[in-house]
Formats: sequence, C-alpha cells, structure tokens
Amino acid sequence: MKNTLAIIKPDAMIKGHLDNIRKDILDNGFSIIEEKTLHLSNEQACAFYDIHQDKPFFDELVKFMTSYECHVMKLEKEDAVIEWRNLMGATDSQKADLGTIRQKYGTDISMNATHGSDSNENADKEIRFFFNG
Ligand code: IDP
Ligand code: MG
Repeated sequence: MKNTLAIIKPDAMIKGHLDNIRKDILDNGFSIIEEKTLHLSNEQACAFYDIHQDKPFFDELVKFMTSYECHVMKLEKEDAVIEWRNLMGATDSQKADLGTIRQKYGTDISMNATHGSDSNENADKEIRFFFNG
C-alpha cells in the first residue's frame, strides 16, 4: 500500500463539493488515513508550491489557494499516486476526461478542484507538510 496527498481546493470547497469528492475517493477504493480542513496562509501556500515559484502562474496560484479553506487528505491505495492522478484527470478541467473529478468539479487550468502528488517522493514530502508523516 502506498500514500498520496490530496487537496480539495478552494473553488470546490466554496461550491460545496467536499462530500461529493470524498465519496468519489472512497468509491474508488482509497482509504482516507488522515484529513483536515484549513485555510492556508500566504506563507504556507508559497512553501507548498515552491517548485512553481518561477512559473508565470505562481502568484495567481497562491492567491487562489489562500482565497478560502482547503481540505487536505492522506490517501492510501495500491499505486496511490498514479491512481489518484488518474481519478482527478488532466490539470486543465476543460481538457479532463469525462467523469474525472477535475472535469466534474473544476472550472479551468487554474481552478481545477483538487491537487495530487506527482511522485512517491513528493507524496511523502507533501504528507509531512500537513501531517506527522
Ligand atoms: P498538477 O496540479 O496537475 O500537478 P501543476 O503543473 O503541478 O499541475 O500545477 C499546479 C497547479 O497550478 C495546478 O493544479 C493549477 O491549479 C495551477 N496551474 C497550472 N498551470 C497553470 C496555468 O497555466 N495557469 C494558471 N494556473 C495553472
Ligand atoms: Mg503538480
């Protein structure tokens, strides 16, 4: 069994999709090991997304992620990282496959409803960022 970090982002939280997305996660065989709702500070959002600090969308991303509450979850499943990214769909909600979470609950390439780690190494780092390992 492997873990990954999932975040339900402010756009989906504001629209009231927390329970829908949690249900999709559980229906797809993930266990939610730990979870909490929090409102990210500017400092936390900058630190979490530091790999994107040189990207043109960085300021927009930090502003978005601090605009309202997020719900963060430590998920467990075999091949959790890839399985969660598959369930989320493509980064751009407009291009995400039908039935994926980003297609169902996101809006565009910025407000795309959820985050998922992109490797086992980053999953461990991101889980430690929010939880005690
Ligand atoms: P990912 O979330 O699918 O791993 P990344 O490339 O790691 O995608 O980007 C991190 C987040 O930054 C995205 O989920 C999205 O919210 C935002 N983002 C990515 N590309 C753009 C863009 O071109 N414009 C605005 N926001 C973007
Ligand atoms: Mg990414």
